[in-house]
Amino acid sequence: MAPSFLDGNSLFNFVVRDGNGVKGMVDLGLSEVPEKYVQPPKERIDKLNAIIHDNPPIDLSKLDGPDHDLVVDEIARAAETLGFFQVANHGVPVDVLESLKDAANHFFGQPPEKKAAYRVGASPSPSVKYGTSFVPEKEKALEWKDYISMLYTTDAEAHEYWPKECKDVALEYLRTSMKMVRKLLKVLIGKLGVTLDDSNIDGLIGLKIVNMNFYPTCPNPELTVGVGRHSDMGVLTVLLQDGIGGLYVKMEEEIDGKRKGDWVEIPPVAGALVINVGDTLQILSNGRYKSAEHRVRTTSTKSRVSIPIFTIPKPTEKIGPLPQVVEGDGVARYREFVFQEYMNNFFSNAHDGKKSLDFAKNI
Ligand SMILES: O=C(O)CCC(=O)C(=O)O
Repeated sequence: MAPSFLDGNSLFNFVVRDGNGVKGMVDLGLSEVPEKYVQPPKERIDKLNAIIHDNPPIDLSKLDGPDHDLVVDEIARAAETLGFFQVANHGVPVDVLESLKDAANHFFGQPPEKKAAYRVGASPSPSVKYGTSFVPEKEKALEWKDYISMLYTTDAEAHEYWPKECKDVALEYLRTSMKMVRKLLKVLIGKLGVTLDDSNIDGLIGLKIVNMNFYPTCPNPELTVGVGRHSDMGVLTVLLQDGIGGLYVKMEEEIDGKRKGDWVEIPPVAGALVINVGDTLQILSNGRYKSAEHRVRTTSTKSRVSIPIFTIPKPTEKIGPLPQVVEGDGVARYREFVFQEYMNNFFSNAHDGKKSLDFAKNI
């Protein structure tokens, strides 16, 4: 049970408005999750029947070597089917991965007032935001997650405003990951028969957001979700998860004996990073690459951290299916729009699977 003063509105105020987060609530002592966190049965995650997606990470050091074409095919196939894959030899040093997890645990381990200093309205910069759940005001059931979100503009701005507990390592993660993201994007767009120059790529991944997610231990994991079903809005997401596990992806089609609609778990692999396709890449490729629906379960044994980098088009960028791809397909499955409109729509709705893509569908 929630401590008795945390009923109804006072719980919402304590967790969301006052910035105590789920962590602050858990630290008060909970024997069961409050009603506000109980998900409807269809959203709950059945851990017992989890299917593990145990494909080994794709070795990116083989790109530009004798096996280049094989690796390109492997990347494209993963993007066309599940929309998720893991990578090894990605260029982000292992000590950076370890320091990131430590930094996230350090940040969220601080007293609530230190974290609440980055709430909207209190944060020293609009680029840095600490919060909980996704859009708490719009959600029937809240997500069991606190986060800090850091939008990259310049190194100078990041040094000035990002929390000191995480800024150096988050910047290093971003710097080293972006080399890989550019490479992956060139490979994936190249497989569509299209060549993009560096300035095109700059526009497509002009915004970068580093998030640190913290999922506190939960007394009733079977009733809650860490993150509800959603797809990411951008081009590609890079994700570091710790060793706890709990990231699930929905199969878009039948592959390797797994049925369409099954949820498969992307298991933690030491030293690897998870990559997933976002809505923008699905739209650019006219539906060939799959922006995968995913969600996160909670656990009663240990808290979990994950650190995604979302690569997103510049808000002013015009996005639509690439003309060369439409020409080959004979049909444009999505309309053209200015990316700011897509973002506004994405952030004004609670997570609801791949519904975000409806905004771009051609009717
Ligand atoms: O924690 C994870 O593994 C995934 C996080 C996620 O999906 C998100 O932050 O949008």
